[in-house]
Amino acid sequence: MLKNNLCQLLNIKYPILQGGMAWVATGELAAAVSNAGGLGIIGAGHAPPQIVEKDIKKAKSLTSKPFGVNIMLLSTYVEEVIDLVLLEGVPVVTTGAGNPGKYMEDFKKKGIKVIPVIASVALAKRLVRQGVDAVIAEGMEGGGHIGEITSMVLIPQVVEAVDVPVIGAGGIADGRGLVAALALGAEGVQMGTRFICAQECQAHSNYKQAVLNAKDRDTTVSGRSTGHPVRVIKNKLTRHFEKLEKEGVPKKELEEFGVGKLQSSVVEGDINMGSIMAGQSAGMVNKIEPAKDIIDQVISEAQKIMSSVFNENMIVSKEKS
Ligand code: TUI
Repeated sequence: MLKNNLCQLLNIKYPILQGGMAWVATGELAAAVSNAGGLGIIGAGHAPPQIVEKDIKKAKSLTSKPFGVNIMLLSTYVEEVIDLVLLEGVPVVTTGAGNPGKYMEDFKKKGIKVIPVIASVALAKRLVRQGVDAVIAEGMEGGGHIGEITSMVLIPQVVEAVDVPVIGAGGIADGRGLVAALALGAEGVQMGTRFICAQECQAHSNYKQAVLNAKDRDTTVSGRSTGHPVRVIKNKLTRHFEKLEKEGVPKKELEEFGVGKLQSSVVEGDINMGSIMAGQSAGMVNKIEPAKDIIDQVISEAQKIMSSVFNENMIVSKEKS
């Protein structure tokens, strides 16, 4: 029932993509999501190509299903990571934090499906003209680097503006979110935060626990003054960063202060002075469970909602007639 154009395009069973979260989305997580019928995505983030290569090889050893790599366009290693992805024949590339236009031709020549994350209608339209296969419209409820518009209003405007499949993201963590995104015209969803708490996710247990503990108002947007706003769980780091911003510390120093902070929370478990990137949906994530259980639950919840809406409509129309 939920197999649609997007599933056909990506050769997957369910229209669920796993966000390519830097340091969090390793080969193990990506393979588990792909094996469960979604599209697992390795997050290249700021990592050097040697680390990304290990993750690609790991994913290939654990699944025969398609998976993707997210290329973070602000990375100093962006060119090397792209060369690696071209060489390894990764079937799908998603991009984040920028405009992938200048790399399009290389990807297309290799038959790689390109799906950028966008946070505005203008960029979506520009990239569709350049030949992207689909777009991920991500609202500012999402974790990590974000734009300014909420999913509720971004998704329908992007759907209206482009003629490729739109994947909704930002604030989606369960079957209700999937149905809502479909109602807004999306053909699928990308979920990041919920998959942080997948059993197969290799993130430090402190990081996972911080997501489990988070309630509705526990995230904030840090770094607006640097031009690279990121949604993170509030902690000592975000309070300190705010203080530096108020003191008028120069942008360059603020940026340098942020370097390596995500790695220290995800890999080393420093949840006081590390950057705990997560979306507002952290308040809806309450359990560590296998990626397969997450996907199965999201799909069965969505199917239940859709059939109950359909049945109630039938009752209403029967009563009317
Ligand atoms: O990329 C993400 N999320 C990320 S990347 C990241 S690592 C990082 N490190 C230092 C500074 C900032 C980030 C952590 N989380 N999500 C995809 C995403 N892309 N969300 C929003 C965008 C986006 C925003 C503006 C894409 C394009 C864009 O416009 C660029 C342009 O040129 O118009």
